[in-house]
Amino acid sequence: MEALKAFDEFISDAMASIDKATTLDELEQVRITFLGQKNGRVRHLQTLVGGVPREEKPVVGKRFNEVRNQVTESLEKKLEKLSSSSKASEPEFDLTLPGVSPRIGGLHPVTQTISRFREIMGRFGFEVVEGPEIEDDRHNFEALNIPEDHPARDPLDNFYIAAARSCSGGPVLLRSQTSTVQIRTMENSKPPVRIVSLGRVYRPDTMDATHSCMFHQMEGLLVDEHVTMAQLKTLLNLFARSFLGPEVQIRFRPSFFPFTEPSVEVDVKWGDSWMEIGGAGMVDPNVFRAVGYDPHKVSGFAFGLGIERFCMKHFEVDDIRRFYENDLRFLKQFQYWLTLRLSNNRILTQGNTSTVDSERPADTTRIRCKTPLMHSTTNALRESVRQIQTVSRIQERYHCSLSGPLQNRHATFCPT
Ligand code: FA5
Repeated sequence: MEALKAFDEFISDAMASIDKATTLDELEQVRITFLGQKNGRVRHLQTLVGGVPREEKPVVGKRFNEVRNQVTESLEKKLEKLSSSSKASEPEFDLTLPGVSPRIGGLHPVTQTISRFREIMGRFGFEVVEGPEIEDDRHNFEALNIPEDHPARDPLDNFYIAAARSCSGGPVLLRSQTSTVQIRTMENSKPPVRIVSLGRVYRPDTMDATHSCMFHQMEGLLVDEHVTMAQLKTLLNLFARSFLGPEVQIRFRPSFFPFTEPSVEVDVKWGDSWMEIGGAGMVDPNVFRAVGYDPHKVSGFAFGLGIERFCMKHFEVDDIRRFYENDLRFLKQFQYWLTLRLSNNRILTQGNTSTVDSERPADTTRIRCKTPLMHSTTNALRESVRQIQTVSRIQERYHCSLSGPLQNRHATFCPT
């Protein structure tokens, strides 16, 4: 039979060539000649198999597979042999060469901001809870006292998911605010409530320096007996000071939200103007009724802050779009940072994982680190700063520059 004869020839030629190959390149040539997908001799064998009478096909087909596998195996064995001998002939690893330093990633500035928000609110006794990003209209609107004909439900102002319906048959959308988590929390727990929820929200807003169509909010909710607006104002003031520093100026402006009464907008001073960073107010009695709370027994306040806006102010970023362009030249700036504030004989520090101080120094100077800190945890940061006794030693250690009148002043770390 012509095909079987051709198989025998194929296998003896292939084996001889494999034997003869002495380098990896030669072996690769052999593989291409015999098993190459395009023009390898195996293609001819395949044509022969296709041409044999039907009753002979099982025998010829089986033999074809055996032949091809045998050649493939021999090629692999020879490849292994040649690779190990070529490795052995390579020069030994040179221990004197400098090491390759690994590229270390860093936390995105928005993620860093979220961590610090959690930490600060944790200190105020607020538990962190989560909520879904895909919501139904009960949680995004109805229970928040936003009736069906309210303009906030307009399809032009929300990302509705056309193909989906909620269990109740109502529309489903990407949540436009984290206030949804207020409802979910109160539905599942009895007062008192003291929570924050941080996460993404979505709005078809036109992108500009302070608006994005996806951004993050921190929702806060406190429900108890005799809760007052003064407590809300105090909390937001303390929060802003803890995050942005004691010198920050914030103001409340009367406003309207369907789920709070009275309501305010919260602004922070940005250069010579004010930037809106959030909304807040006393929880509307209709919201309490919607979740089964008695508005005569409990009162509460709620707030929703734009996380990017705080992050922009904190890191002095002038355009929100930079956070989402994935430009490493921009993002790398936030990999490591440590701000040292020098005041008389004291150093007050802020690191990228924690704030070590909260006092207002009389005279402050900021130092930006050019090289990574050795440790990033709070304690390690405290410890490494504690070891630093003078400004010149800080400069030496972190390769940072210091300008201004404090240049050569002695300083000691002052734990608070
Ligand atoms: C709300 O979203 C309310 N849910 C806040 C609230 C919660 C009020 C609880 C009362 C009680 P507003 O639409 O104003 O409110 O958004 C809150 C903050 O999110 C704004 O102040 C702003 O800082 C930020 N923000 C709003 N839209 C954008 C956007 N497109 N891009 C970036 N940040 C935004």
